[in-house]
Amino acid sequence: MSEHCVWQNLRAATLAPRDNDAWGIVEDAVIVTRGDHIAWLGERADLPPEFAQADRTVDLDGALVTPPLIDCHTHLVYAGNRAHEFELRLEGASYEAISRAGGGIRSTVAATRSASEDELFALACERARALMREGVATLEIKSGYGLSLAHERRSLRVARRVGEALGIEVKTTYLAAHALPEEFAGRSDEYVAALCDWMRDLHAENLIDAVDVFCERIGFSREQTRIVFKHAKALGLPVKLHAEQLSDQGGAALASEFSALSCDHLEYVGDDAIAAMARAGVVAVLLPGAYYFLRETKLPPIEKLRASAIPIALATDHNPGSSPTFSPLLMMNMACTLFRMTPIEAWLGFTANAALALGLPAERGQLGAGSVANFGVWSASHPRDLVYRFGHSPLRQLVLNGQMREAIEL
Ligand code: DI6
Ligand code: FE
Repeated sequence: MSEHCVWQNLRAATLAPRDNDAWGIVEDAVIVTRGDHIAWLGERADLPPEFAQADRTVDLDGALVTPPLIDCHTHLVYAGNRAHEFELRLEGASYEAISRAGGGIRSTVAATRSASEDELFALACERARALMREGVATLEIKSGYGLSLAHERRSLRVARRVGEALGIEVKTTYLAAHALPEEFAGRSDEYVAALCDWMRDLHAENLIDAVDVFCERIGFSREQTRIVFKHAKALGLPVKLHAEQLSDQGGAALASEFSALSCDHLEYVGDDAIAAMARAGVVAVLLPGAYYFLRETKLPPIEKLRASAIPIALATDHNPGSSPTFSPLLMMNMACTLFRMTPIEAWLGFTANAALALGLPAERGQLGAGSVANFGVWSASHPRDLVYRFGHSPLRQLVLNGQMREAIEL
């Protein structure tokens, strides 16, 4: 019989709109969990008698309780670091110039190929735990630093192992189309054909949940992206795209043709592509960490995305080159401070809309009866406090599948 637990002395922000309150605040709330699901959530005064008898009662001492965060865009599996490139860029080198000179992604590919699978697993777990210490319970992990069948397989296997080891939900994304490996220098079309073959093999091993491409001058062309997407769709795999990050390559419009789950970055997306995204139900994933760290100056078109009713998600885009951050809370603050999003938009960006970007139901970003018993327990009085402050995580505990884990022990 699964354990019946009553969680009390808390304020709940369910993010399920309630009485015109988009935050879904429930004062003096009680959450009743049965095993790994929420059986009841509401005001203490309304607690039905049949739920009052508990195997265990937990007093949360006036904490704020929210849905867990969903980080829908990360590149957690890699070795090495790129701090020296940070210095080069501060001395005036551009991200693109470093990449064209053979640095950038390729330098991380070399370090990743040299590491063992267990070293990659240990590094990725450490990074995932850092995200969990800010309330993340679901995350997407891309491949993309292996760029060969064997090394892409290792990266995707490590991503699966991270979810199993840490008890969190991991969605994997195949991003072999991240950069051209040395061994295919000057032969990008042949590399695209090869990675499409590998996609079939890795999908047969149940390692891929979605397929992504870096569609950019220093990545892959619109037509190469189309080839990769056609192979993905033939295998029944959903697609998503690094689109219009540094220039407009027509990627978002193409991704909309394939009903992509999301287009990510979007600083340079044009009006026609926004209309195409809206028609196709594509989620816009904005990545303020990369915008900030690369000192980009072109803002993503927030107002036009809002006007088109396109769901806006946010993510850390954790990677060693353009966004070496483990802080979803800082990303929420940057989304407001740099992109002029609102705090509720920022929270929806890391919950319901991030779920949509992973092909999950929006309800995964809300708390209520029937939800999985995952929630963040914070020393704060309102979710907007967590967006307002930056550089600090007031997470006390993360409850996963009904089991409480102290933030400092994650
Ligand atoms: N866009 C990015 O910002 C990252 N990947 C991508 O396609 C950068 C990855 C790296 O520099 O290692
Ligand atoms: Fe990325």
